[in-house]
Amino acid sequence: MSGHHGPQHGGGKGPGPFGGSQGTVEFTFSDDNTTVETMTVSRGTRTRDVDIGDDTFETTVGTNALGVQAVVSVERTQAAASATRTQVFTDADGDGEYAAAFSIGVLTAVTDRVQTHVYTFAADGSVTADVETRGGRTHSETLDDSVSYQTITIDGETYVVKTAQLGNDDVRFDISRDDNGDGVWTTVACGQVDAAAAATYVDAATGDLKLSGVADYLDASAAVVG
Ligand SMILES: [Ca+2]
Ligand SMILES: [Ca+2]
Repeated sequence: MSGHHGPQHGGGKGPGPFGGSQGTVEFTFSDDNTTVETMTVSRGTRTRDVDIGDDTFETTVGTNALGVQAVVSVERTQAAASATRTQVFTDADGDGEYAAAFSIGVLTAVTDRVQTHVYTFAADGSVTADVETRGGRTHSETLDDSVSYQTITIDGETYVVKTAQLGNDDVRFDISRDDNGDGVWTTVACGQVDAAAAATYVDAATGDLKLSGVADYLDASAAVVG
């Protein structure tokens, strides 16, 4: 019952959480605004160039608050051995500084450090208990107003989506599947929504994640048997 056995914890390259402040991001683009050429991250007084060699980017051009046609959103995808990480950065005010709006990590292969949940469901399908194992540690989630659960079906697969409101109004989410029916739900995707972007990604009435923005990312986890 006690002790921290199992996989080593800390510093993992799992599907998230991605931890910590993103800082401010600046990009330079090709003349036609379709390609990211450089990415720079600033935190406090420190600025560093990001190695984007193997990353893929999608840019969205729109009219920013200055009335200028510019790149208002950048989606960056990084592929690692067992996960794909996607981040969305936005610059609605047009000052050239991009803020992290959304991030999602999707498991593409099972590793010994996957996050899992053992959920208990009431007769109506609602979650009544959530025993979470993350980073080799297991704890029972406190089910209060800051946490919500949805059970949903996408392409015939059943997922439990856990959404947690953080103290700074950012939202963390965790999407799990129990493919082999053993009662252990493997987290196939998790990520974070910045408070400023909540209207885009979170249903204000229920606190649930809006799945329309997320479902497409789950395709990357198709090979995982959780
Ligand atoms: Ca900005
Ligand atoms: Ca399972």
